[in-house]
Amino acid sequence: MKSRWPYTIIGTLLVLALNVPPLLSQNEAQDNKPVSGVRITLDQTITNGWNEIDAVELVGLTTDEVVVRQWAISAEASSQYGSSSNWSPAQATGAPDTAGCGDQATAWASATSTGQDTLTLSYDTPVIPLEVNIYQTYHPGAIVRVELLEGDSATLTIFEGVDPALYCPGVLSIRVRAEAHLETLAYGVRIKINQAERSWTEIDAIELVGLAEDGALVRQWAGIARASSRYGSGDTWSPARATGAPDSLGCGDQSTAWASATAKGIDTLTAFFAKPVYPIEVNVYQNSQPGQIVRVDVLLADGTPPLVFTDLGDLTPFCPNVLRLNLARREVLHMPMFWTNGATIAGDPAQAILSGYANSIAYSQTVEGEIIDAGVRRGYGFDDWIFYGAIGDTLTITMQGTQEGNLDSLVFLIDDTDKIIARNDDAAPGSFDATLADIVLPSTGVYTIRASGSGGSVGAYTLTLQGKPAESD
Ligand SMILES: [Ca+2]
Ligand SMILES: [Ca+2]
Repeated sequence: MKSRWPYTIIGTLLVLALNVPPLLSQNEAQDNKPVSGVRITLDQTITNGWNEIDAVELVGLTTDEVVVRQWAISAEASSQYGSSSNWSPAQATGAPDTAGCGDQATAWASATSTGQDTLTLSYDTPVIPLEVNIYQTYHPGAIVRVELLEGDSATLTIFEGVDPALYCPGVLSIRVRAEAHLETLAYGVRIKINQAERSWTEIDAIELVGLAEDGALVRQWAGIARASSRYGSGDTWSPARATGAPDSLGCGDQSTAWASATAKGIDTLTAFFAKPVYPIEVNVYQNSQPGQIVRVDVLLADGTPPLVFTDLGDLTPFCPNVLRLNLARREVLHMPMFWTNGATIAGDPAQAILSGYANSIAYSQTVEGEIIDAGVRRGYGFDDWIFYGAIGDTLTITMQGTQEGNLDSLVFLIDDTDKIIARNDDAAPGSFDATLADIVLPSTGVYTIRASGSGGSVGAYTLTLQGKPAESD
C-alpha cells in the first residue's frame, strides 16, 4: 500500500472528535511531486504595517518511497475470548479483514467484556514512527493508552486518555510528532483497553506508518530568495535576509529580515531551496506584524503549475510567529516558536536577549498560561516557553493546573534541535501536576519547555522554572 503522502488522514470519526486546525484550501495542481521553492504573497493592506519575513524553511522527504505502511505480523494479548483461533490475538495481525461492524471472530477480543487488557503487536520493518492506525470493529472507544516499542524494553507513550472513536467501526489514528522520535526505531505497538464502560472492544488490525531510512527527512532553509520589492538598498531588509536560518530576535522591525518597499500593498517573496523534496511542511518565520500572508505557492521542481494555498487562518497571530503549512495534512498553524532546529543566535546569547520575547521564562520565574486547543494531535495542544541554559545547570520544572479538574498537566523539556530530553505527565500517582526534577542540562543553548495537556485536556496552568548554575555547586 503506497500513499502519495507520508501521512494519510484516516478516520473522520476521530477527526470529528478533535479540535482540528483549519484546513488549507488548495488548487488542483499535482501534489505528489518534488518541491524546490515557495512563493509567499503578502497583503499588507490588512494592517498597513510591514510584515517582515526572517526565514523560510522547507521540510520534506528525499523520495516518496521511504514511507513504510505495514500491518502487524505477530500479536500477543493479556487474554483472549475462547481458546480457538477465533478472536485470538493473531486476528489483529494483517490488513483489516472484518467486514463492517459487529462481533466477528476475525478480530481480537479479550476474555471478558469488562476487563482491562493489553494487545502487543510486532512489525516486519522497524521505522522512525509517523503514525499508528487502530481499526476497531466492535464497541470502539475503549483504548486508554498506546505505546511504541523500541529496543528491548523502552516504550514511548503516544496516546493516553479518552479514545474518541465512539462510533463503529472506529479508527483511532495517532500521529507521532517529529520531535517525539525514538532514540532507536520502533518495531512494535502496545495497546491498552479499559472496557469497564462498554462491552467487548474488538480490534481487527493495527497499522504502523514510518520512515524506513534515517536521513530521509530533510529540513532546509531557503538558499536564495527574490521579492517583488524591498525596503531601502544594500544588505539590509533585502530578500537575501530571508535566506538561511532565523537570525532576527524577538518581535519588531529588524534589518536581518526581508521587508517590502512600502508597508502597504501586495508583495511577494520567493524562496528557493537546494534540495527538491516531497514536501511535508513549509515554515515561514515572521518577526514583524505577522498575519498578512494571504497565499503560498509551493513551487514544483519540474516547473509545472504550483500548489496554491489560500485561507491561511488566523490573521492576527502573536509576534514573532511561525506560519506552518502542514502539506501532508493540509493544515495551517500559527506557532509561538521562534528559535528551532538549532537556529543560531546572533550576539550575546544571554537570557537578556530572550527577555524581550513574550514566551520566555527565566530561572526562578513562574508564568501563567492556558492550553486552549486540544492540538494538532490528541493530547498535544501546547504552549512553548523558551529559556537560555548553560551546560551543567540543574533544573526543576513544575506545571500545575489552576482550575479544578480540568488540565492534566504534561510537560516536556526540548533542546535546541527539537529533541525531547525529558518529559513528565503525573508528578505522583493520582496527581494531575507534572514535575521534572533535577534535570542537568547536557549543553548550552536555547531550551523549550512545552506545557501541554495529557489526553487532550485543556485549562489554565502555572509553570515554574527553578535553575541552579553548575558553578554554584
Ligand atoms: Ca533573516
Ligand atoms: Ca483481523
